Amino acid sequence: MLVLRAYALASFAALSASRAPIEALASTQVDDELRAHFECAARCASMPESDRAILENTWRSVGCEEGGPGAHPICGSSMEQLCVGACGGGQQDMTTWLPGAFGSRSPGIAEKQIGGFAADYEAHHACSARCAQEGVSVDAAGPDAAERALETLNRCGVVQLVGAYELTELDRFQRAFDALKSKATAYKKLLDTKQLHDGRSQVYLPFTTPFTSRKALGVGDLVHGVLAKYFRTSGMGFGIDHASVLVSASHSGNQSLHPDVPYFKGLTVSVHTALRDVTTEMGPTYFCPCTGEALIREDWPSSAAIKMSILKRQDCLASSLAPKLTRRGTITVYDGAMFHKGLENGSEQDRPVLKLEVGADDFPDRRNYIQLASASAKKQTLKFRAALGPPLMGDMAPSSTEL
Ligand SMILES: O=C(O)CCC(=O)C(=O)O
Repeated sequence: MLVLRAYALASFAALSASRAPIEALASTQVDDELRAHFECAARCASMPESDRAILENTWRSVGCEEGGPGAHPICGSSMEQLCVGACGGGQQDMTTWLPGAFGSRSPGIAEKQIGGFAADYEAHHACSARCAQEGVSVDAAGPDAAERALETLNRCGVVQLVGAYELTELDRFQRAFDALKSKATAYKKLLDTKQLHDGRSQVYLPFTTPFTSRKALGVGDLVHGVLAKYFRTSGMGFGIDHASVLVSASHSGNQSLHPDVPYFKGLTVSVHTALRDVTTEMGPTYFCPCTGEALIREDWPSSAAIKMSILKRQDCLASSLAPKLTRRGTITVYDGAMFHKGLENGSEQDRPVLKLEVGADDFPDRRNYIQLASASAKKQTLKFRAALGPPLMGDMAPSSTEL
């Protein structure tokens, strides 16, 4: 079986197909820690059924079968991810727990596999260096904007569509949001100060006009076409997960580096519209381009090893990207599996962003991001999901998504 068993997803081959040519790269050493992480992942990727059964028992014992991904932190994980988390954590004696993959009679890993990882690691450096140096902006009004945006999103994991949200439309959104803010009771019911960290808060949008159209949420035809193609690569439709306005308050701190979903690439995508110009001082979002776990079995051990080392070091392993100026109306689209963080907002101004998250097929329900939200926020979000669900975020006609 080629694909890691998680959510019975289709092949992600095209998502990870765009690799920079290895020969053009500067040499990048695989250190002992990375090598150990790769060894964990490579062993986990080829574990026998007997080990898988042990992991599945653990997974069931915490209520994942009945409760879905929200029931326990391990419930959204594939067995390979559980295995690699335990192995990388170093607290479990893997040789006795999963003897098939780690015991004295296990096949182990070959030098050839380490060589393959070294090449993948170099490719990761080259990929992120290109994204950081060339940037990830695409002029929404420029020629071939949709193709360029999709190519950048696939290659870097993030793209910024400059001018994608028409400014007079954004004024209308802002007026409606200000009106919501003035209704103190309703606003408070939709406010979430718990789920986001380090001085960020969000207000879930109510399912009322003008917020009910996908365009008002940042998904005009250009973004819609890009998202449709991005999810279609893996054979999936997409729909809304939740919509809110996120505020990084003036003087809020540096976030820790995180992915929004601790799973694979291609399951959730964030669509952030800048509601005002974002300067370096206001702490833009900082990305580790080309990160996130690949779903196809051949690519997964390398991407998982890189992810584990990023988590441990709390920094990108290769080049990072933090746009110096993001103009109001720019829409930043990024895969939720990619590592990122909001930087410290050292300015005197809040940094508000219209934050839409979309997910593959039934993934938003399975992920259950809103489980900690207020009753009002849940109710409104479920209305959005019913109206703007898969296969094409409320649209039924595939022709409307052609690029
Ligand atoms: O503040 C940002 O730019 C990113 C926010 C974010 O990623 C989060 O709160 O999860």
